[in-house]
Amino acid sequence: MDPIRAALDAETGQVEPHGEAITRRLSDMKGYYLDSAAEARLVDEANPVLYEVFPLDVPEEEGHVLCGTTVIHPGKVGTEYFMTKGHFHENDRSAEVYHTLRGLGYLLIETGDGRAEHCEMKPGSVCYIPPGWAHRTVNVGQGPLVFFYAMPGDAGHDYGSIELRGGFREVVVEESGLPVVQPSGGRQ
Ligand code: PAN
Ligand code: ZN
Repeated sequence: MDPIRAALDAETGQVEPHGEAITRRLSDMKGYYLDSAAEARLVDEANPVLYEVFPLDVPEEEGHVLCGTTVIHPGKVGTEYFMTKGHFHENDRSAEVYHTLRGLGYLLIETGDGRAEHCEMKPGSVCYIPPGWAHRTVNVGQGPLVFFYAMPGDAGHDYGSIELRGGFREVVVEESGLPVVQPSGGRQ
């Protein structure tokens, strides 16, 4: 293949040119939020776009580096902030790097055997997600949360393990106007 030259707009998260973009609406995440009544109401009212992913057009093969941007829009479902589905990499030898370009958020990471940690995301933050750690991103700011990601071409995405476990061990909710990271309690 030929080299790729692309432009990344750190304000909007747009990457041009890009490969097939992903757009996830609330209806694509049924059962992911704590407050299922608030979730159902919001799906009926507006079914908002929660986040978009703009990847460079790179083959999903060993030896390549998959990279691009994710843009998470601001908002909440009940008291819980808009977030990504979250996943393990199918290939559990695959790490990933996130570099935050705009906004405020948290990266929740956890292992299959019970370790849970989180990283603050703000412009300039870099978090290295080691192999074997599931990851989910949460936007706690007023504007979009934009970050650049890079991972091995053959990483793959496993969403099923997170769904089976009933979500992540930590959730991020608003309390008295401020974001709080707390144990999800009883969801595992
Ligand atoms: C990111 C995520 C992106 C969307 O590019 O894919 O933030 O999150 P979900 O894939 O969990 O919906 C990444 O971690 N890729 O591996
Ligand atoms: Zn990933």
